[in-house]
Amino acid sequence: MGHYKANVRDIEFNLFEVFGLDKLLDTGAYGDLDSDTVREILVEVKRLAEGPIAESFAAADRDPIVFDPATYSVSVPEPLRKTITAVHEADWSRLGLPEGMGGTPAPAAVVWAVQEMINCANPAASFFNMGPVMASVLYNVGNEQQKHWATAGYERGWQGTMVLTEPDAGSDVGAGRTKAIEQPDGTWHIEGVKRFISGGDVGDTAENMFHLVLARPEGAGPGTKGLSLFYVPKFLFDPETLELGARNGVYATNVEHKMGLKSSPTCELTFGGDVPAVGWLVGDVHNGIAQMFQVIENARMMVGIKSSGTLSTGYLNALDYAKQRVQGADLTQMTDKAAPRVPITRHPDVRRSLALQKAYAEGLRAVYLYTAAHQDPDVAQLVSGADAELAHRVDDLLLPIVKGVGSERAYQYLTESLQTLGGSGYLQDYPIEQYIRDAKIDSLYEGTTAIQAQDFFFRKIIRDKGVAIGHVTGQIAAFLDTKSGRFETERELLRTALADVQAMAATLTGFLMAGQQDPAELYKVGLGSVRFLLSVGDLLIGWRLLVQAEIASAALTSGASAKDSAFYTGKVAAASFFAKNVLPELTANKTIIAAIDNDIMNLDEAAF
Ligand code: ST9
Ligand code: FAD
Repeated sequence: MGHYKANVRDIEFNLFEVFGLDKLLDTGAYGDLDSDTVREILVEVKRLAEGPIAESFAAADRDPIVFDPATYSVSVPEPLRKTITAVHEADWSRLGLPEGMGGTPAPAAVVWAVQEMINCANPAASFFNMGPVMASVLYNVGNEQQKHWATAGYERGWQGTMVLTEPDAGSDVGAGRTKAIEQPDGTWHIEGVKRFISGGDVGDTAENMFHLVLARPEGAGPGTKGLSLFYVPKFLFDPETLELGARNGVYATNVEHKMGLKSSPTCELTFGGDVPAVGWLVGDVHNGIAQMFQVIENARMMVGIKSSGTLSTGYLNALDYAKQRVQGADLTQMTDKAAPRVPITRHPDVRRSLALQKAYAEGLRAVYLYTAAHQDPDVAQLVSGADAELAHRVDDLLLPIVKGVGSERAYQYLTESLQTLGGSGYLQDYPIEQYIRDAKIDSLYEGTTAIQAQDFFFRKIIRDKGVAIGHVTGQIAAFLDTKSGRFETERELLRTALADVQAMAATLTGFLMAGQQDPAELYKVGLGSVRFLLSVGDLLIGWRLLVQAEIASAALTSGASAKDSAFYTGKVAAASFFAKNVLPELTANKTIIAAIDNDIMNLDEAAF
């Protein structure tokens, strides 16, 4: 048995028992993809993820890819190569890809659930399979010729990257200096150095790759709005047949040595020099940042899911260990030195920790799947009654939660998973130390948590005029208004948490308004925004867990098999524990945000 533990039962519960997705699938809304087929897919992907994909997880960490500066290329050790081949051959990237590219229509919730298993079983290997997502965006925003390149390149297994970051342009993408110079034949020459590019070279695991690059055409304005998006292949090719031609002038000039994800080729890419880096303007329009955000939205979702799914396997590994590890006596017999030794699952603090790990792992999954449900109008209608336009806004709203909260909470609670194993957790004999190292990056790339928090407040709430957040909080209020006769205490805690979050939003909006008179008031939004983001995350987790608990409780009442009975009982317990142990913290957060002052902003740097 490998390190990775998928949780197909929980995924199925979300898709079918919570969302009722079978109602759509079994009426042919997604062609041949009915609910039985989805169940079979989930089982098959679990087998693939826990087997061939997971197999090289540790090897890829201990014996990672090697960069050869003489040839500007990466070589991939055999165990990882096998995994990469298994992922490519299994071809699950076709699920959810545009039909015009040969994709299979599928609800986004199914697609992301499949991606959770594939990516969390071996995250480093995933960076050798970014081509399909990049190609699908190129297909959506490219001109006719570029659509052909996207489709035909995908069939040939071409990989892809997203290229924004430069040494002086990280969070501030608009500071990018990479230039684009138009050529008489309509192509462009790209010149500059980009940094930290995931999958920047995939060695010989693909015959070709293309970079989607943000660069500034000569004479274009400053900031992100002056950037355009270019398609820059590693090898030039025949535009019709895609037969490979000469090497293009884009080279991996370094590969970073990282804390985790050691086999993910994070490259410095140099464009231009002796050989020009020829690029094509994507979609024949200068609209780079908006086009790139189509990639970014996919990537932020993927990163949040990667974190959440890693916490899930971390928790399941910790649970397995805890059931077997015998240590100490039951607390009620602590003075009896001859008392029988018990599995550590008997110790209250281990139970506290496991309950929190379970609640966050399953809660984060519930939130990402709820978000994914709003990526298809028909599913959104089914799940929350949102029409297509509102569904899109809800998806936008929740993305920084999936990414920002997912990455922060997963990292936080993976340390609890490690703690459950005691000293053994610190060893490389178990996967959790690597989970932690591989997961830390999730709060950094694709926009740090600070960036997610600002995006959430300024763009997704204020600029949206509160429409999407109003819909979601309306759904929570509607849930609280239904009388079930169960979970009265937990419902009251959720009601208070909702009011707390609404109060926090009002306070931050007050600071924003006051900023019109005194700009320094705006600092208070920045001081409170991450706390606010995490609080909304907790509210959403608490809500979705309680929705699940209602369904589980009803299933228990109507009689469930022994196996299902344990699952449903666990659902009820996790929701209740989360409501009682986490939601009350939001009242403290409300108080803290209400009392924010600018003292720390006025502090002289020397005093830090
Ligand atoms: C990176 C990659 O870090 C890491 C690896 C990713 C893995 C790839 C996964 C792909 C899937 C593949 C699957 C297999 C692999 C799986 C691996 C497992 C993970 N929404 O506010 P303004 C647009 S890449 C939509 O003025 P500033 C919009 O067009 C590097 N659009 O911004 C807007 O115009 P308008 C990632 C948005 O002050 C325009 O931008 N780097 C949004 O100019 C200007 O907006 C980052 O993420 C949005 N939320 O610039 C950078 N926001 O307003 C982080 C903006 O007219 N920094 N637009 O609509 C930021 O995001 C900054 O806030 C900024 C600020 C750059 C946007
Ligand atoms: P900085 O922007 O310098 O941030 C430093 C600190 O300051 C952070 O804590 C940040 O939150 C804070 N900060 C900065 N600005 C603000 C602000 N306005 N408000 C509040 N706080 C702020 N990039 C790509 O283009 N493509 C890739 O494929 C890619 N993959 C990556 C893979 C790895 C392993 C790594 C490490 C990075 C990758 N990146 C990639 C780059 C990544 O997106 C950036 O590292 C990230 O956006 C942060 O930029 P930075 O590192 O320059 O940090």
